[in-house]
This record gives sequence, structure tokens and C-alpha cells, in this order.
Amino acid sequence: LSGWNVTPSRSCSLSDESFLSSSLGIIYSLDELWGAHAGQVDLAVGSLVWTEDPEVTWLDGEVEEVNNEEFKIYCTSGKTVVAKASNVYPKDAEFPPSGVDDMTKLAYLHEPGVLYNLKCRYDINEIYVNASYHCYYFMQLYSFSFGSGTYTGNILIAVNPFRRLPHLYDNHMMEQYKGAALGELSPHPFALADSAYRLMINEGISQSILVSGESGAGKTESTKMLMQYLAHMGGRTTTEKKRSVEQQVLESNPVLEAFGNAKTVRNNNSSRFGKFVEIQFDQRGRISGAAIRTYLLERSRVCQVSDPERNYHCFYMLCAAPTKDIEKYKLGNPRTFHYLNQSNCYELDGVDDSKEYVATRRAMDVVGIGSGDQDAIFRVVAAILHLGNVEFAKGEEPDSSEPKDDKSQFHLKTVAELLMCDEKSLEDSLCKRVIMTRDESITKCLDPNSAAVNRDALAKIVYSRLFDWLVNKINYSIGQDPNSKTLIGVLDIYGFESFKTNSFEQFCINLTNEKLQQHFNQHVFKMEQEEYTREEIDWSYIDFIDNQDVLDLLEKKPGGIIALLDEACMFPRSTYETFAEKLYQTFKEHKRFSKPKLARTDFTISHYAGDVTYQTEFFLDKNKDYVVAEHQALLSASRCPFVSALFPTLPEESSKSSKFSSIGSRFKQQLQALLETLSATEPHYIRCVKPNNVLKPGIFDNSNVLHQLRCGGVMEAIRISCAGYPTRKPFHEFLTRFRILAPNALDVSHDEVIACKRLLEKVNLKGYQIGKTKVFLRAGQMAELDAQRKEVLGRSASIIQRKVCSYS
Ligand code: AD9
Ligand code: MG
Repeated sequence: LSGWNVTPSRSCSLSDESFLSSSLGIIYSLDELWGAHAGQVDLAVGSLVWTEDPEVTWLDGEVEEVNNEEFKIYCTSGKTVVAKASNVYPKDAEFPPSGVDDMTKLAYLHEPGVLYNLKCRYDINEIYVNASYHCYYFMQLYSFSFGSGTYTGNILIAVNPFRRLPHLYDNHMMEQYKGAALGELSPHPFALADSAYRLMINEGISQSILVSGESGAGKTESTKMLMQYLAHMGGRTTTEKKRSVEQQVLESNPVLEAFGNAKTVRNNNSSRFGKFVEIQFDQRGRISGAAIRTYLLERSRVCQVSDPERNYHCFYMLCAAPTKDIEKYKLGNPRTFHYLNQSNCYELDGVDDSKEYVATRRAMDVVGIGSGDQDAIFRVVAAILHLGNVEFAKGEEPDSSEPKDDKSQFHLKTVAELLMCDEKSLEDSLCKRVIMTRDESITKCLDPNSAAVNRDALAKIVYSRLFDWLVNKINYSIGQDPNSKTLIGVLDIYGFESFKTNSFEQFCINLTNEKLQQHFNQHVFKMEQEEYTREEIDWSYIDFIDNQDVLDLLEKKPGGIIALLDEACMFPRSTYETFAEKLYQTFKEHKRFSKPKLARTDFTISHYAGDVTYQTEFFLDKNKDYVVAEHQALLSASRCPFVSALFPTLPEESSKSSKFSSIGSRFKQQLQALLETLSATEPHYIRCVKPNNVLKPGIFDNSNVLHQLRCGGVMEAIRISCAGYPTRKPFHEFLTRFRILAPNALDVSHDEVIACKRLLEKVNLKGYQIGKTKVFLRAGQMAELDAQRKEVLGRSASIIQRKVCSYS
């Protein structure tokens, strides 16, 4: 999490009122959005409370003194603090020590309550908690179809245990969750997958499960569990020799992880690409096809690795391959390769690369990659390693270059052999560049530095084409079912990022998250609206929380940042300085855009999850996606059909016009297509949380977790729910709990609606609504009623006590 501005204080975080109102354009004040604080609820001396603390985020304690708007609190930590009423929240005196499995069961739904509950659960190894935002009425809506409701409208919060818990995910567990009713079993990804599967079968609606969270939070592990469960439900027992679709779907994971995952400082098995797996089902609910879409593989890692990270796993696996393969590919110790030895990390704890190599080959067999293709794939991987070892020295001509020494010449020769291309052409394609003018073509020599940059560009394009080939091949082998009408999509994509330096990658990642956040807001809002309509209550003033303005800023065509970046990339004399200047001019009035005070080329965007400052320095380079013409010509002429197919020759005209292709624009289109798919599905959410940055079990770092809950939209979801009528109680339950406040209300009438109305009038509450079956309360009103109830109960108790005393 290095570089995150972890600020537990509300004053400059997501929960900041001014931040919310200015940047999200919301009409509510913070008080309305959150559970009520002490300014609104009667918290007397002796009440248990939470108060904000800059070090540990929230402190709990007991009110010792109340002076106007200030509370003196004796905290359980032993500290005494004085806090403003607006910073003091009620704490549930009856909170069970092991927490609750659903946030909606919390008496007070506010930030400290949510955080504390997660911690209590985590401490007893319960890593899953639900945060359902309208679970209750969904139960009513769907109870006709399958008994007792569904997890729809639910967020599953998953806190990474950083220890293996195999009993949680075995076959026995899957069987238990099969068709289990909501709330019957503990929250679990299987429960979510089961409800998605059942909804799909019973309602005929496609489903999606969106897994998000920061790096190392457990997205990929959760995704694998979901896929495992869906394969279990939708699999068929086959006696055929051919691998089943579900086996292929599951085995695609190790293949993609070998080529798309790497050790980073945040995660030993970090996915360096986004992934959407679409599992198609036939009418009988059996898996009939699948499609995998991947997003933005991190290319720079192929040539640049910083200590203590690693390059993609496949490189190390290959270096640990059986001797015959090592000899075939002329490999050796990974320490001898430049693309690997920029970092001192070669091995991973608990991972044996030689075994991984065998396992990856086996997974490749399952997904239909034949041994000939496997050989070609690893030949290309080996070629990249050798390519990285080709160094350049000054050539005979001025500003020219040539392979530095015999060693470099050997590696160059090996690359040519492995890629089955001409050695001289390879050398020329690295050391020279042909420049086309209107009338002629001129060959220009490259100096050693430029040749090295050119070499890295070749390595990156070959690797990224190889990765795309793998994805296409897997899709082709698994096959799509053209007759499938329903699917379940599982999205494992990078969470919101904000580091010390943020470049084009963070820009694209955060664009993804803005899009998904908008999708989420729209979904929640639609659900709320449907509930209010069903209950025939007025919802006209429930304003829609929207981030369209940021999305316009980022991706509007024409005029958005991506469009301006494309323009800059096409204009030969543009630099990142001119690009930044253009942004400053264009967006100087935009309320989501700002120029940091001392910066000259940085810009800041006010995202839904907080401010992020981007450095424009490499934006132009990183947005350009073109293959150097010489590399294209070299490899498309390879004698190896596998290699030449990675670089198909384009028709003359289109190759000219596609000289510049924008990574940003293509990514934007991919995202658009993803969102169109998602919009046709019923979404379910898993928010993964990383409890600490040392990747160790048993450590729950409050401020870290809180920050993720805020950025991951969990607090946002709760806040959206709070914006309307967060507490809703069926008439009967409401009366049972609060009849003590107006005993006469029930005597007069047996009609529950009239009784509820009378009771609410008597206690002088404003702004609530009476629906068809439930009372709808605004945020904080429940706490207010509870306070009154406590007072009445207290009074009765003291009267009884006085009577007992006077008798004795
Ligand atoms: V990244 O954005 O791809 O860098 P992820 O995908 O969020 O990240 P991942 O699923 O790879 O994280 O989890 C990181 C590590 O946490 C895993 O390698 C496991 O060691 C550990 N983990 C995560 N979830 C679980 C779990 N449910 N049980 C046990 C887990 N270990
Ligand atoms: Mg991952």
C-alpha cells in the first residue's frame, strides 16, 4: 500500500462532507448519509460510544461528561479524550463478541460499527461478512421461487486470512451450500455463487459476480472458488476421453497465471492483467461454453523488474525445467539473464518452479494446447530471455551500434535460432531504423541506448502477442455455445490505485473503477427505487449519486483526457509538457480536475474514492501501441508458423493507417463492451480486503482496512442505503419493539398501520414514511427511538426499585 495517503481522519477522506457534496454533487449532508452521531442522538453519561482517533481510526469508550457540544470519553484503551458531538457515535451495548455475519444486523450502521464487526469476525477466523443492502425485501420478492430469498443486493466482504483454510472450500462444503437458503449458512463465496446460479436457473436472467479489492486482497483466490463452485454445479459426469468444458475452464487459471502473474511487493502471485470469465450454460443449467476476456497486461515487467519483485512466473519455471528442455533452449541459471537479474528475487516461498513447469504443461494439455504449440511457446519465452542479454556498443559509423561482444553475439544468434528468423535481419531490426519520407526510405542507425530501447520494445510486443495467443487459443479450445441464453460472468479486476507516482496504468485502472462504480450506483439506486415503488412511498427526493462528470472528464469523445492524449500522440511535436499544458487549459474550470500547486506536468483527478495525482511523463509513450515495422517484417517472415502467426501481415493500406493505435482508446472500448455485458446481468459483489501489508495471518490493521472499505465502495453502498430509508421494519416488529413508547396507541386500534402512525406522532418523529407493510425510517431515527425506549425502560426500572425499597 506504499504511497497511499492513508488518512483515517474524516477531514480529508472519503467521508468528508465537503468532498462528498462538492465532488459527487450530492444534496445530502453527512449527517443524513451516516448513522446519526451524538449531535442528533441523545447520548447521556454512561452511554457506550465510538469516537474518531487519528491513530487507530476509531476508539470505543464510555461517556463521562457532556458539556454542550463536547463529550468527555473514557476509552477502553485507558485514554480519556474530549470529542465534538459530531464525532461521537453510539456503540451497541449488546454487540456479540463474535460479531454478526451480516452488517444489516448491526444496531447502528456506521463506519466504526462496520469496521469493528469485521475485526471481531476476523479474530475468530470468520473471514466472510455480508453487507446486504436490501436483503430483507429481496427475500420477499423471491421467496416464491425458492423459499427464503437470495443474496442478490448483497456485498460479500472477504478478508484475506493469509493462511490456508482448506476445510472452507472442499467438496463437502460445496455440497452444503448447494441450494441452501439465505442466512442458513455462514457467508461464503459459494453462497453467492449458489444464489447467482439459482437466480439464473429460476429466473432465466444472466448473472455477474464482480470481485474487487486492492492488490493481494484475494480477488483471484475468490474468483477461483466461484469458478470451482459453478463448475461443480454446472458440470456433467462424463466418461468421454475428451476434457469437459468445466475442467478446461478451471485449468485455464494456472495457464494464465503462469504467463500473466508475477511476484510484486504487494502479492507473491499478483495478476498483472484484468480478467472477465463468461461461463455459458445450456437450458438444463449445465456449462456449455466459456469465454475469457483479458484486459491490459502489464508489458513493462517483461524488461523491467525492480527489487524484490519478479518477472512473469513462466520465465523462472522454464529456467527450472528438466535438463533436456534447458539444453534445447540454451538456458541456465536465472541469475544470468538481464530481464531477471535486475532484481535479487528468484525464488518464492513455498513454490517449486520445476514442479510449476510440469503443472503448467499439464494444464496446457487440458486446455487443448498441443505439445507442438507448447514447444513453440516456451521457445518464444526462452528467446525473450536471450534477447534481453544482447547488449550494444558503439558501431563503426557515428551514432551507430552493434552487439557488444561475443556473448551478445551468441545470444543474438540464439534468439534468431529460437524464433527461426534471419540473424542478420534480427541485428538490423535492433540496430537500425528505416524512416519513410514521401519520396524514399532512409536507413538510420541507432546509437547503443536507442538500440537497447528498441530491443526491449521487441521483447514486450512478442510477449504481449504470446499472451493474447494463449487467451485466444484457450477460448477456441473451450468453445462458445451459440445456443446458450444465460451466462454467469466473473470479473477479477484491479482495484482503485493511488501510489506516490501514478502513471498511465493507474489512469486506466482508475477509469475502470469509476465505470464499475457508476454501474454499482445505478444498480443500487434502481433497487432502492423498486422497493419504494412497491411499498408505494414517495421517493422523489432520493437523489441519484452519480460520477458521470468524472467519466466525462476521462473518456468523453471529443474533449476528454483520453481524446486529448490521442491527439497529442498523433502530433509529432507533442511532448508530455505540451500535453499537460493542454490539459490545464482545457479543464481549468472542471471541478474534478486540478493542477497541483508546485507541479508543472502533473494533474490531479478527484475520483469517487479520493484524489489521485498523475505524472504525465510517460503517458504519450505508454498510450502508443505500434509494432516497429522492422520487427513486424522480421517475425512475420519467421520459418516457425507459430511465430509468424503472432505477427500476421496486414494489408498495405491498413498497416499505414494503423501506424498509431491508442491503448487508452482501445481499453475504453473494451470497458464499454464489458459494461454492456454487465448491464444485461444481475450483479453480485465481492469486496476483498487485505488486513495488513505484511501478508501475515492474524493482523488486522484498522486504518488500512478502513481505507479499503472506503475506496472499494463498501462504505459508499452503506451510505447510499442510508441516503433513503436505511431502517425498515415490518409493522408488527416495529410495534413489538416500541409499543412501550406509546402504550395507548395499541389500545385504541387493532389496525397496525394506525397504531404505527399514532406511535410515531406521539414520539414526535419527522420524515419517516409508512409503506404497505413496513415503517421506513431515516438514518438515525432508529437510534433516536432506541434512546427514548431506553429512557422509558430506565424510568420504569427506577420506579420499581423505589417501590421495592419503600416496601422493605
Ligand atoms: V492482485 O490484484 O492480482 O495483485 P489479488 O488477486 O487480489 O491480488 P490473490 O487472490 O492473489 O490477490 O491473493 C493473494 C494471496 O493471499 C494468495 O496467494 C493467498 O496466499 C492469500 N489468500 C487470498 N485469499 C485467500 C483465502 N481465501 N484463503 C487462503 C488466501 N489464502
Ligand atoms: Mg489477482
